[in-house]
Amino acid sequence: MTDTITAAITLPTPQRRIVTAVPGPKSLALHERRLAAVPVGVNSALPAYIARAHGAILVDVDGNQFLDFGSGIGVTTIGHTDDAVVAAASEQLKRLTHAAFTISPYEGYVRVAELLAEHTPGTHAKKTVLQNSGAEAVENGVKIARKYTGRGGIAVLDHAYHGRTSLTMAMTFKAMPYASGFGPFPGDIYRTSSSYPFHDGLSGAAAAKKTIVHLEKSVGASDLACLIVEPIQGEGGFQVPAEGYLPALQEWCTANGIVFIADEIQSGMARTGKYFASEHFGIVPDLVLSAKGIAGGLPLSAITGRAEIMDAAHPGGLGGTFGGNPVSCAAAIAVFDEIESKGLLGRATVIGEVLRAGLLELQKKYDIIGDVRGIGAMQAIELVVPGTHEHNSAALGKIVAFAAGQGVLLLTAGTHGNVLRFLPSLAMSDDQLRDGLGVLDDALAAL
Ligand code: PLZ
Repeated sequence: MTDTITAAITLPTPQRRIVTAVPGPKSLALHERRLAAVPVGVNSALPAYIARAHGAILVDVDGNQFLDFGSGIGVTTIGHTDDAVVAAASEQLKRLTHAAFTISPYEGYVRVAELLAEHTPGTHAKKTVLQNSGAEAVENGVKIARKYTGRGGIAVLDHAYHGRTSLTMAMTFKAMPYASGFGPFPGDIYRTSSSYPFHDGLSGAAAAKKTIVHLEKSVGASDLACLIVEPIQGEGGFQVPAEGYLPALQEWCTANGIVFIADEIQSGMARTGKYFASEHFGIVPDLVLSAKGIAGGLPLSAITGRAEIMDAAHPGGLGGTFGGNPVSCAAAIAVFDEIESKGLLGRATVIGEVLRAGLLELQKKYDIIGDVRGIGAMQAIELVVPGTHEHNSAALGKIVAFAAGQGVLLLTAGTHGNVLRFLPSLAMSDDQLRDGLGVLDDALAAL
């Protein structure tokens, strides 16, 4: 059966608009079919089935329009169905859809590698491998670091999220829902404390010392191939590390021959007002991992790093059938073009200012907002039991449900499920941002 339900839905206007209950009758009918055909392990935060999207608006099959503060978990960073991305991908689709770069190479892959060499932190010689998903980027980063160092150990931080494959599940902090019951897991993974200023109250130097001492005592630097960090933790709750934390970790890695990897899968590609969040902290990672926003909604991920590290893997040691698909590469090239031609780095900074100002206002009004944090278009609030730093996850579900009913799609995060995160596309206007903040105000008032 073709997509008869969604075919009738036209391009959205730039406002939220709710015309049925959420989810509406057509979504409910699709949900019935889905429950019979798709396992319950795959969840959907809001089972309103999406038919079309443009800019910062999603339209469901019932014609409801949602203001999208999630961007498909930080993927459509430059906006849904960005015209230049659609044009580039459509053109490419007609010319060459697949050749397998490991069999027959093509220019798009090389161009994306060049663009990443140019835009990732540092001026050293760099090389890039392309894959499909974020988890694959993490897996390959670890493979390369192990081959380069001849060591096995992988160091990860508390509250980290790195994916859902066996290795990356084991590297991810939160067991439920990501890893529970899916073991046994690969070994040689060492977890240590992160920097979480709202809860640990530590300076960057003190937090780094704690992290480093823990690793030195529990593993030993000489057994570590890599330390992987998210410069701003994503799923973990948008923790911005204390000043000096990341540079201290990098320095320790360099001094001990440990490959320092930045997982910029959520924080990268213009999200924070720089191409990569690492730049805000003055770090130059040995390897940078990208995915999500890199190809405007098409699947693509990348491992970019120091040429001598990247070249450690023997010929044929890296690959994969679909990695660096030509259509995804064409889309990624268009994304880089759009970031430059539309000044989207600046736009991400302005979005951050508008969001932050609005969220700080709300914090004055509502004492369940314990913390407002983030950089650029990656902002979050942490909900607490008023007057304490205790997690308040009960309130979060109510806020998200209220907002959905008003046509605003909000995402949750946080190890304790008490963080509300904002990942709007950089196509979101100031009016749309303020409208969304107004709905959040109403949701908090309704608690
Ligand atoms: N590293 C920092 O944020 C993906 C996960 C959604 P994949 N985060 C969203 C879900 O519930 O599965 C992510 C990330 C960071 C790695 C990944 C993994 O990226 O493309 O989902 O494999």
